[in-house]
Amino acid sequence: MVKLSKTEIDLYREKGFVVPKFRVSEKIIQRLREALEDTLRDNPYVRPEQLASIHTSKTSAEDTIGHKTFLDVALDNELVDPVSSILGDHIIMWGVQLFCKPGEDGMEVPMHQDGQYWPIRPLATCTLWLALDDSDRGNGCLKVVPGSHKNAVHFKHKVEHRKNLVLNQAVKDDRVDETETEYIELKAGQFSLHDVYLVHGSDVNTSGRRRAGFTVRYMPSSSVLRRDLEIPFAGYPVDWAGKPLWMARGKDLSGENDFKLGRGGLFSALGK
Ligand SMILES: O=C(O)CCC(=O)C(=O)O
Repeated sequence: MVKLSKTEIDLYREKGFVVPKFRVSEKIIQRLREALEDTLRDNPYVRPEQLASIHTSKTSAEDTIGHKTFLDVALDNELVDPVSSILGDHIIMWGVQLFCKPGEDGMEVPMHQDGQYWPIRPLATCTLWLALDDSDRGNGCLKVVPGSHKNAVHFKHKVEHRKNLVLNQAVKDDRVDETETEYIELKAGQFSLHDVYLVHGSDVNTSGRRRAGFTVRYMPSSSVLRRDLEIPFAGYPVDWAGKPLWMARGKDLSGENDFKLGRGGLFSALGK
């Protein structure tokens, strides 16, 4: 079992993110890359940075055709073990998204906090961001404002009307010092973990090199995905009412999460 060291856990608590020393196995990266190629081919009308819920088959309003490999990997101990160092032993996996920036016209992700538009209460999530390609400043790697997660504050966001953005919301708040931004450069197979309150985003990619990131969202099972809450539109459809949940480890401590909704079942029909 791969656990984070105490230093890594302390860094996560202090800065809101960490890049663990551990690397995901080549076998998993290969499987994810193959699934990525299938998914890009299956979804020609969806921007590759906006491939949300690709761990489910096309059964929801989110309009993406997913791949079972993404679900299997999101629940694999190689990913869940390090996350359990942060969240503990009772973990729900509730989301998977590919942020795949093509090398020529990869879109910007404005600086934002995720929790603004996630109906999870108490609000808590740890995102695992796994590099499928080398990801650096040149091709628009993830960037973060260290410490911005502290005190669980939601900063003011503004709706952005610029084109070619993955999200239409950007943080605009004097309390956030963007001059302190850190760039998380990763080699393929490395990953970062970040807190739901952390301010983060990424620049455009015109480097000629693709930058694909596979993200998985995990919450402690003491939190509840509240399907009844109204939340702002973030720039692409998210089907909260039908979003499926999986127990990645342990049991549902809240007793209020619904694990039957939205499981779909088309993967076998699709041959995946
Ligand atoms: O991959 C990116 O550039 C942005 C990722 C992101 O916003 C997220 O993981 O919440």
